[in-house]
Amino acid sequence: MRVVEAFRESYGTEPAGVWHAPGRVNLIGEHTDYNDGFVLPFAVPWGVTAAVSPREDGVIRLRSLQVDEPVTLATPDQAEGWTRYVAGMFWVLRGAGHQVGGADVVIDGDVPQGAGLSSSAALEVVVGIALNELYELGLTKMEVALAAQKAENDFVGMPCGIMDQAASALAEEGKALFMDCRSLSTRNIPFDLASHGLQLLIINTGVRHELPDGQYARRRRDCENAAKHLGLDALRDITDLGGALARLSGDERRRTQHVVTENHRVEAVIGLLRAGAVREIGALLNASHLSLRDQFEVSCAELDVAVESAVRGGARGARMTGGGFGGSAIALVTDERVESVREAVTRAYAEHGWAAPEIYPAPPAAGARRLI
Ligand code: GAF
Repeated sequence: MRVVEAFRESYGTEPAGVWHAPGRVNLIGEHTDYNDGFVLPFAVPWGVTAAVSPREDGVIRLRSLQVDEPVTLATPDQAEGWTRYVAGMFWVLRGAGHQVGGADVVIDGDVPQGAGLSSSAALEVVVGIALNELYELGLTKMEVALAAQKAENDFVGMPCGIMDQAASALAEEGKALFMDCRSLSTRNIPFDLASHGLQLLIINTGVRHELPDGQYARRRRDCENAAKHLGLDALRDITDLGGALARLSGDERRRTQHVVTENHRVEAVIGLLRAGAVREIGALLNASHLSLRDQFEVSCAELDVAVESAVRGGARGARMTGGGFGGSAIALVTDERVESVREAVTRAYAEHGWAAPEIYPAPPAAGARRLI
């Protein structure tokens, strides 16, 4: 294994262990996690693998096979760039009172870059499960995911919800992870595409629009303000959508409309999956995209064209996935339509003068685990 050879070469010893944590795509339930709502992501077959040994002196030595320069951090707050996701885990766990020393770490990642498939959550979670075992912290996978979210919120400074870290930590092969983001209860729902003659294609737009004023944080604030105006803890608590919308206006009204209907779409998708009606979830994926485009306003031209052309090419349904403003769309496609969808999307991109997007199937993969 590459990561073990690199560990030997870098530190002159064998690693104490090797762990892997995957990236994710979200099937449905977008921008609902920080509204105490429902999500249904699954793990992708790409992620981050880490060879790790503990150190008694508290120092963190890091090497990534994707980055040239090795890094030594005497303390987590010396971290910059990608190393913040690693150092943040030490910072959170130590801050929670756990006895966590240092570590020698080699990282190897294969999550497609810029695809919005949560490579940062995978990096946090792989470090979390390694430290949990090496320092015998006794944390559950959900507790590791929560520590990873805290590292991202409070150390890196991105106010994300719990979805990406929970998906990476708790997903199972061939299943989607249903999660109630208020109670943190989870259920793995069978999501067997192959036996239904289906594929879930990722369409990586390859773009990431720079957002000057933190659009993600703004959406989150809109939702929190809307809940406050309604006297509720979270938008999750709305039972009368019409009544709620009548009391709101502008952005808060639109965001609320999305979050409430998206929670119901997650429940509807679960019902269809349970009934074995996998092909029928397509219509809900389409509805989710329109809601994210028009009500939540987090799509962009490249995502809209990917979704529209995939559906024109014969996809059962398609939508943007993840935070938005770039990254990837997903399309649910029968085996016999895969080529026509691929052609339709590639042609539409060419017509716009954009570089062809990468398009590849993403079978639901296993969550974080020890490899060696
Ligand atoms: C990003 C965040 F990290 C998640 O927590 C979630 O809010 C998602 O955007 C939108 O559903 O991936």
